[in-house]
Amino acid sequence: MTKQAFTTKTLEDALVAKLALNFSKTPEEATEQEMFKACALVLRDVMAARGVECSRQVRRNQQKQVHYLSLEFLMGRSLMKNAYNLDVLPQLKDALDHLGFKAGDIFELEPDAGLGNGGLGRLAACYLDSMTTLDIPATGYSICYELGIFKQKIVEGQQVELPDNWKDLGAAWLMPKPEEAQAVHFGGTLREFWDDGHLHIVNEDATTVLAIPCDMVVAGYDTKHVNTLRLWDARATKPVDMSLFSRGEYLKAAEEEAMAETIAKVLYPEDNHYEGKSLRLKQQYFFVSATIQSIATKHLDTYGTLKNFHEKNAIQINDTHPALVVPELMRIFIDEAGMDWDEAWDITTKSVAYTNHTVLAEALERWPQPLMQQLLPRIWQIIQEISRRWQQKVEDFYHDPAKTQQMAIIWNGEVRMANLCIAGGMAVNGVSGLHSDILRKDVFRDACGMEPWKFQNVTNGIDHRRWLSEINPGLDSLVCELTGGKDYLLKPLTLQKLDAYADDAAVLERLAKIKRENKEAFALYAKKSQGVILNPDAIFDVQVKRLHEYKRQLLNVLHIITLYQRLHDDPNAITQPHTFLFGAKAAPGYAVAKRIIRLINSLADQIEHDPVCKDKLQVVFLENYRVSLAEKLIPASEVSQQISTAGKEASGTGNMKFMMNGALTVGTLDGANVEMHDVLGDENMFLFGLRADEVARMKREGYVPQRLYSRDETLRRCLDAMRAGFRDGVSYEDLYQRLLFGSGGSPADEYLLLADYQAYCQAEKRMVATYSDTARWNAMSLRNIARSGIFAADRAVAEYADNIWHVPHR
Ligand code: 26Q
Repeated sequence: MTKQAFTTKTLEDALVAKLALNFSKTPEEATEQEMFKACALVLRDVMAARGVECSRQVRRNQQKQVHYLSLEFLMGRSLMKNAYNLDVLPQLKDALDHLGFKAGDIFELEPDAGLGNGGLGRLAACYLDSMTTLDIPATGYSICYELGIFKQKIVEGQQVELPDNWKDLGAAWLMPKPEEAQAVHFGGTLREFWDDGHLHIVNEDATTVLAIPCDMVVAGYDTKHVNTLRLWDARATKPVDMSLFSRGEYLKAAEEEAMAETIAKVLYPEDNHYEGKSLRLKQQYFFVSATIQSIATKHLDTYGTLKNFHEKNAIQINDTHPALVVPELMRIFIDEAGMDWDEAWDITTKSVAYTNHTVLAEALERWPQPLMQQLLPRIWQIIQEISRRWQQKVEDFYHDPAKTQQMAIIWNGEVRMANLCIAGGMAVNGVSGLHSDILRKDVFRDACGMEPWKFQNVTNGIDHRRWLSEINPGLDSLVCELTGGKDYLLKPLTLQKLDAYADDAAVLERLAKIKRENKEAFALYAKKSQGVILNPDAIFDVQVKRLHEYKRQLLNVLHIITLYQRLHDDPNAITQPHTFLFGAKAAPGYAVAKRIIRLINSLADQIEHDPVCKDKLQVVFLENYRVSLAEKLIPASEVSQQISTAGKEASGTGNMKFMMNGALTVGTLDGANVEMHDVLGDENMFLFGLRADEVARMKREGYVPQRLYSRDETLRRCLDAMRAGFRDGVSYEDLYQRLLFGSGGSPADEYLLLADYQAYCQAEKRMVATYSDTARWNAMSLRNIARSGIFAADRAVAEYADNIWHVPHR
């Protein structure tokens, strides 16, 4: 074990000193907010000091570095996590206690750093932890959004969005580094001239925005290694000064100030959906250009040349959002380092790797040419040249115009960012076995035919130290006791040892007791935070994730309506109390998603007010689902709903978090559920529904949901009830129409809810029947935990390190 940074006493002293230095207060005078900041600053100091040593070593040993670029890092809270990784969590709790504070209250005060939408952003955060724990010199890069993902309130059943001002307290973790600022240029015109026998290109009259790094240091577990998350803040180059500037300069300064103020203002709240907004493109280039300049500057400092750039740097781009790294690297190599095209291209394509996170057509980025051209004239020039050469290569390889069109980077006046990433990178990976197969065989088939070696799979993983050990201390203790100590924290496959206890009644009872206590703790929290009374005797059946039609929250609702109707036909139909919990944010502009939220709330209200349902059936919509709520809910969950239309969910990572905490999955063979099934078998999960190939075939052959509606009496009754609505008088005619006939350009029941409806009801039925066999249920739960080790982020990051980045790790 690495030496602890503090004892309780030295930590206490450090906190007292921090309060005095920063707030001129004693612990007795300090508010909880001030105490939180003192805690953050004390831990930050330790990590920053380690950072100095780490950077020195990386430089001295000329180690290859990883740069993980993502428009989103959904970090959540950091205090408990950092204390945990620094191995001072018990000391911190004691110190706070001695100083007259409640540790739990201080932890609860911390706002989530919600700099992301969902899976893709949380994945980046989990990987940053693993890269650090595996001693990989890595830096994460993103934007220091002033407002993270909106806060969700439910008012009269509907979602209302409020701004998320996280920085008041959250900034305690950030260290601004104005001396490492980078200038990023937009617009203007290009002037070309010959000098020294070389063509030079300069960008004149550009609007300049300063990028200021705000660094968040993160600690790894059981290592002195630390890494940095570099968040770029936007500032104008100089304040607008009327007296000093001529008219033209004044306008330019005003423009720069306006752009600077908006760029880092807010995270786009769309998940799995692309919109061609110019501010979004500005954000992307701002972040990419600042990052690449910062990497290149440091590289030049160390090596004095960029010619070995690819030997010392691997740049991972999280989906296509940072795709402009490809032309930006080319720009730096050619315009600033004076390389010729071929050399610049060789180095670029050996440095960049691209992870794809979606196959949904509406999520693929395609930027309009005029926008690119106007906003980024030099980048547009470079993209044109990349596109021309790539097209030539494709034609020479395939001699097939259809393939040339498929693989084109610029087509129909649009820049296709995925194709740019494929052309400009050394590797393209999907995030689960099934997803990577779909990329190779379908979405990127032609590119894969030409350069098959680029196409890889890295199945996602989660930070098991956070998502098991830290948030579920009861289960952590049991695991440590049964598997021989804390080994599993660095060797997650150690969890397998639990399998040996699947017949051990005493162990299974302890497991059940841990779940029971977590359910009670969550019920307490739900009461306190939202005023809802949860029955801990009920099955906690949970679907939490972004609201999207392909994730099929509506299928879950249809099943609940059916149960409700069955209960009315026969008040004894339900013997086991069943509580359905939902949590989901809808993108503010996604009208259908918002209607589904309202429907869930209408149904919850109906059931709550129906005496027939008392102690039998309950539906709860949990407000403002976020990382810190997931951390409380997942340890208390018994059933994990992972019911996307097969072929649509690239991986899912919530599925892994539930599995690791002993919840059983009701799910389709989609994304990483397939690999969960590989290790669990049919007997340890509740699988149902069409497979990905069957979905594709059904769509090809013409799917008519009305046939199911007329044929299936139960389904018809359920849909009719939804259409009519519930006691609050809101009709859901629109959702009914969308399922049966299609709407807004979408085909009828695009995501095949009706096709999977009966199979889903059967799966839930099997699940409830199994629940009544407590011993069997607990054994299944134990096996889920035992076999979840391969879904640790450490495994995934080690695969990236070995197969894509080619960097050593512990
Ligand atoms: C793009 C352009 C303009 C505005 C927004 C966006 C945008 C933002 C976020 C597009 C997509 C996202 C997020 C996608 C996402 O979270 N995908 C999920 O990634 C997870 C990690 O790999 C997978 O587990 C999920 O299956 C996948 O849906």
